[in-house]
Amino acid sequence: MPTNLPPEAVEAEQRYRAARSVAEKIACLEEFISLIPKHKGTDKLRADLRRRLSKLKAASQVRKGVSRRDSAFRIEREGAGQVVVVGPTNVGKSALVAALTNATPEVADYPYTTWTPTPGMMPMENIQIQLIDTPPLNRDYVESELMDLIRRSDLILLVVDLQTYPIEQLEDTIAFLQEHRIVPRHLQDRYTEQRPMTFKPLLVLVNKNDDESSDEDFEVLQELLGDDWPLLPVSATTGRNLERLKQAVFERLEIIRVYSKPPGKEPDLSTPFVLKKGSTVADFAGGIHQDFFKNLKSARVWGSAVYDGQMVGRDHVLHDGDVVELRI
Ligand SMILES: Nc1nc2c(ncn2[C@@H]2O[C@H](COP(=O)(O)OP(=O)(O)OP(=O)(O)O)[C@@H](O)[C@H]2O)c(=O)[nH]1
Ligand SMILES: [Mg+2]
Repeated sequence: MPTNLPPEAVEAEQRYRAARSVAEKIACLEEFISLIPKHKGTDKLRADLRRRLSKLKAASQVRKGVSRRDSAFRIEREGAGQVVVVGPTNVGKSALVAALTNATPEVADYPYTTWTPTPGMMPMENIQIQLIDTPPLNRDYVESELMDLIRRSDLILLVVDLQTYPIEQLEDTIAFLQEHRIVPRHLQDRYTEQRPMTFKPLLVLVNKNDDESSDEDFEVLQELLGDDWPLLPVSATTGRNLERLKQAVFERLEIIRVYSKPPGKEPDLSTPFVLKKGSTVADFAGGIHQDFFKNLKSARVWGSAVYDGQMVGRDHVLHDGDVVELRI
């Protein structure tokens, strides 16, 4: 913010920041813009604020015409898991979703670019995982539907910016999520609050680790944070570690891929069935058809069985990559 704004404008800005509803924000922002003196030194500020105003207006129209059920925040699940990409503004959430999926959310160097969530599909070997780019988490304007979207997801990717106070960003975001009853699952044991909480698997992506020159910064960060956080250094810009990121997402979703083999034929290894880790032969059969579940007598399994094609019972626990022939 330039320091040479007249006091009326400063006050209007404070009112804008304190405003709670979108309508109030729009009114206060319009007033604030009208009180900024027009000269070269304020060109960028006025342009930024006008952009923010038009986004607020667009968001308010979207909200008016659309019922809660059809809201942009209700995103149908697709693929093997629903993963939300969350964090403070400008850390590169949209850039990561653009780099990893078929979606093309807007990426820009000014804050508060993203206003609505955008889903995209991320290919991981032979499956697709849904990633959702989200608006920044912001105490000035808490979007309750965004918090619901995070609660419904299977995994949270919390993005911080290695080049801009990553520790504060991480701690603030975790505190913010906790205020909204969302807690990283690996810290579940430490929470003694009485309120019901939602525990979610969470991975921290330390973005903008573009090349070796920033590795030392990442190592320092890792040392300062200790073992409390699963951290993965990545770069949306140079693509660094994006393959590791896909693997890490797959592992944290706790899913397995199982292939069906019709008797006497080869299995189709390009189209796996996706199941939760710990699923049994009976779960697999039920996923194909209810009748299979009821009538299943035994199965032959290649992979996790002691030997290839071993006959197993309904309760045999399957593993990632198993091939199963159901016997009915
Ligand atoms: N050097 C570098 N810059 C990046 C990287 N990822 C994103 N950026 C830049 O960071 C800025 C913000 O990127 P966005 O993807 O729009 O950030 P965001 O988190 O979606 O921001 P909001 O939508 O405002 O919450 C842009 O200028 C990007 O080009 C990265 O890996 N390395
Ligand atoms: Mg964005």
